[in-house]
Amino acid sequence: MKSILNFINGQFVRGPREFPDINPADGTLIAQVTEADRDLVDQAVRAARKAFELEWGRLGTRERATCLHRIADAIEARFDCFVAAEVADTGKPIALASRLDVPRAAANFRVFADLIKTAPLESFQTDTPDGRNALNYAVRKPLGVVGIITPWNLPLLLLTWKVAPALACGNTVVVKPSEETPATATLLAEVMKESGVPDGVYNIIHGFGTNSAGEFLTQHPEVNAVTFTGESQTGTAIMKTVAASVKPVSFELGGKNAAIVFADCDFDEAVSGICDAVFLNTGQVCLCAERVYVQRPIFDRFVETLKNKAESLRMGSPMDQSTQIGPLISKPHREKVLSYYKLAREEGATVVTGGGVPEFGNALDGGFYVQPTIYTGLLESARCVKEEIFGPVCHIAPFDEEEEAVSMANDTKYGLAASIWTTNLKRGHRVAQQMNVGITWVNCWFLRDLRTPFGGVGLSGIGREGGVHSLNFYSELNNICIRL
Ligand code: NAD
Ligand code: 6OD
Repeated sequence: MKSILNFINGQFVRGPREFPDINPADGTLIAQVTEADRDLVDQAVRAARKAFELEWGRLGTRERATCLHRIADAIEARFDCFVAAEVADTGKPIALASRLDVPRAAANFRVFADLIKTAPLESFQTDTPDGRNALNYAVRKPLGVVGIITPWNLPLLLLTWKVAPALACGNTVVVKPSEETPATATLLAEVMKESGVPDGVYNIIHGFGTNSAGEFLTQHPEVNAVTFTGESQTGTAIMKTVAASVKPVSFELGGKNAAIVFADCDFDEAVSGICDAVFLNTGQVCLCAERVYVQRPIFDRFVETLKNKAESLRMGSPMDQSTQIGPLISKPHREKVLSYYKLAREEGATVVTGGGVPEFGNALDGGFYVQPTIYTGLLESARCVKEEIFGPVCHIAPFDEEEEAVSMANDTKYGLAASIWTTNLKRGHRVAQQMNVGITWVNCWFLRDLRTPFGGVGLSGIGREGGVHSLNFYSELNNICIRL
């Protein structure tokens, strides 16, 4: 049986206990993963501290950037291995991992390698009463050791989204990938070695959250900052833990995202876009639209067309190039999603399509599949309209006036993303600017430029990453004021 090990100070290290890594497509065992105990987490943090002080933190920007490009090259050279490992761990379709997850991992390193060389620093010439004036300028300094904790839905993409800027800024890292998806973070350790990254710069501890590697990492006094992507409730727990040592945090959390479709939209483009926004990655993207508001004149036609599209999505083995919908990540997550399917009925939903579990008559019946599902007819106060489900499901509600749509879209404790579908650009701008979220797309969804701010408001997170915003989180600015 394959083992997945911790990676500390350039060495693969076994821990005292193991847990299984399960393939969600058929429920089979992929590997045994070794869990890091408190002592191993401490070793990882110490290794990161030493590498920061003696090597990585002292390297010049150019050398770090060159090294990051080598990491991207090495990811590309092992493209098929990364795709295979990500598909096995997550059950996501191979076509999706090949076009989204693995290319984005390489792009994350390239973007921050280039940005760290070109990012400007602030400077001000300051008037003084005596006329001699002063010059203020800021320099970037790394934070030290950064703890990175990531979820299972886009494992390599979201891990490298944080590792790349952290390393670019001169920090060293200890990463805690999701217990559900340990493989690609571990493959990345091999890539780090091949790319000449010094020992101790990239460390991995495997395990769970509470009373396990995740919590031990956030409690560690030598960790200078914590960056986390995952559920809002976990963000609350981490915030409590890091409060004791006042660590800076960056949180990318959950969402209950709205899409607003106006009657003047490009109908085919809107249906296609919403189909992606609801069902991509089996609905397990924090940016997915679980609430769709459609203007009344096109409501019935929209619901019918989206239903047909949802029913035509090919569900099957993630290894089949034509598969569009894979399983959910795990049995407990499927139970959670199915509990919302049941709740939707109890809350009075009309089931437009789906609502159950598909049958394949083969090994995939051991996997964690659910049907793509569309509901209508729920009250806006229903739990299924308010709570994040994180599956291939949406509720579609009609609206008449623009203000009504804006008000329903904003009626949530979350605030991650929204999408607006209209051919009236004035309306597009006007509505987009009223969205209480961190990211609004107009006539598109999940179209990314890695230089732009990414993050959420309310329960969806704290802070922004992306471009210079990442550099600002992963470094401290030291302002220097010189009397002239
Ligand atoms: P999760 O919060 O359960 O777990 C995420 C990570 O946190 C895992 O590595 C887990 O082991 C760790 N963890 C759990 N409890 C911890 C604790 N007390 N201390 C330290 N670490 C702890 O999230 P998940 O189920 O893996 O991912 C799905 C969630 O992530 C959804 O809510 C989704 O919306 C959110 N998400 C948000 C974004 C974003 O960019 N905003 C991106 C992806 C996923
Ligand atoms: O594209 C990104 O940079 C990003 N952080 C995406 C998050 C997706 C959530 O599941």
